[in-house]
Amino acid sequence: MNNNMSDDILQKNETGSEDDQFRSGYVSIIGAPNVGKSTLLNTILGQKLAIVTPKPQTTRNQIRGILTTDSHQMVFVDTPGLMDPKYRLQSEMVRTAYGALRDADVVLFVIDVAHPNTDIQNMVIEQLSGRKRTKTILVLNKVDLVEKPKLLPLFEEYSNKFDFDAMIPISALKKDGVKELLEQITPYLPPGPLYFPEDQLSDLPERFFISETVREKIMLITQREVPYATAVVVEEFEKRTRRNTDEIIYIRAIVYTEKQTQKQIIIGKGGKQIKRVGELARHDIEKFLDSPVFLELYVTVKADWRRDIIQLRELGGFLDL
Ligand SMILES: Nc1nc2c(ncn2[C@@H]2O[C@H](COP(=O)(O)OP(=O)(O)OP(=O)(O)O)[C@@H](O)[C@H]2O)c(=O)[nH]1
Ligand SMILES: [Mg+2]
Repeated sequence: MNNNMSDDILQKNETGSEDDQFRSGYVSIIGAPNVGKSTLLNTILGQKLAIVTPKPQTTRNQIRGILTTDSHQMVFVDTPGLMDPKYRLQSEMVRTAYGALRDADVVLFVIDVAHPNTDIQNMVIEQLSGRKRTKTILVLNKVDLVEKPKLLPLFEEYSNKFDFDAMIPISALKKDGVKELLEQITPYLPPGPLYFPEDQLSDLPERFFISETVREKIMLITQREVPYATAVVVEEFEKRTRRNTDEIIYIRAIVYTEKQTQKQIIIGKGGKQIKRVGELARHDIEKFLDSPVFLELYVTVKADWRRDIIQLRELGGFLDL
């Protein structure tokens, strides 16, 4: 398990039979891009932790969200969508996603029933085949987009491909079937300690969620290559109290692009686009931090950062490279 949590391990229910023992474990969410992994994480936690866009390859890092009840603690790990990587950022994303299988007690393999991607699914199933001891649940997402009779043959099709421990149809967006999914996961967790304090929602720093929020807004309002060539780093995060005003959080973030033309697109005519990004992001960040925020955004060019390992570490948040 993660080394940075060893100090936080708190023992709970040290005695008692296996049935009434506290259960805890890691639940990794994997699958092709755009199938709804991050939406599922957010629905499970009842809070927006991971950014979501209609574009594939939105998530670039492992995003851990913690769900604690009286009887168990589940540490969900959202991951980047699996793909055939074409450049370094993508291969790091794939490595990051498969890395989440390593520590998993339960794997949720998410598919989009409306747009199944057979090539990627077969690739994932091949990886899963080497890990038969981990409980693996097939999550058939986006059932709101297909008629019920079309779902039935899918159960047979997938049970022929892999010996899944369970197959659960859900709509992460409409919050259908998610309760049943959680009920299915619970008995698969091993008896274990509370890894994180009960009220902790994630182990990622606030700065990460802020930079992701800005990136989400850029991904939503730009097209083609621009969303993929963008990275965001929070440079300053400071609580300030001004005379006669309430406390405000001052945030300065740098938006990196690969080319001058991309920078111009993000800034827009007369700074219109970046202003819009700032307004949308500030709204979400204020909600997340529950405080007024002053958000300053700068756009700058770092040529080819997606292919450069040093810059990836700096901009992509792949701190464990
Ligand atoms: N109709 C419908 N749309 C969904 C559902 N779940 C997710 N979506 C949509 O699918 C799109 C992708 O969702 P994400 O949660 O970002 O998907 P992801 O698997 O995390 O994607 P990557 O991070 O790119 O790998 C978004 O537009 C979501 O609103 C669902 O149950 N039903
Ligand atoms: Mg995602």
